Amino acid sequence: MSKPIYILNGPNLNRLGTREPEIYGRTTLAEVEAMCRAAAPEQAIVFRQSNREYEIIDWVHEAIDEGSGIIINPAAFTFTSMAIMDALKMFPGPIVELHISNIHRREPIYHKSYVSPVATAVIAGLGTEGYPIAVKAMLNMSSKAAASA
Ligand code: CA2
Repeated sequence: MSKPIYILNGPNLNRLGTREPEIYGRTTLAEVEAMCRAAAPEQAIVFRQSNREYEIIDWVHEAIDEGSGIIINPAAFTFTSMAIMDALKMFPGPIVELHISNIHRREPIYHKSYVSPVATAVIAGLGTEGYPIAVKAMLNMSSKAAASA
């Protein structure tokens, strides 16, 4: 089986679907995981969420050893974590930074991402539909890379 895509979610996203539906919608993170798996039934997917920065860093390290791509919604760590940025810099494959909301339409504190400069692509503002779109984009990138290898 091909190497898995890692889909990593940062703090508070375990509460998705329970508050601020006008910004984040009513879909839960378990439903988002199901949407990702349905988008790529043949593809191994590791789907995780943590409220702890070190755990996300450890999972990026795991993806460096075992993963083919990373889709990451770092949530509030987007704007604070040089440590996650440093870990992502070591990943040799494609990285999609994903936000449910359009962070650029929001307050200035949401505008400066530490992750964007090390990401291959950024998706923001498509709601939770952005996740399966990111999965499909990841499959596209992998097949293009395989074709040119
Ligand atoms: O839009 C996104 O996906 C964000 O990464 C979500 C983060 C926020 O800090 C980023 O600026 C944008 C916050 C996630 C908060 O978690 C929630 C929990 C329950 C309901 C809604 C959000």
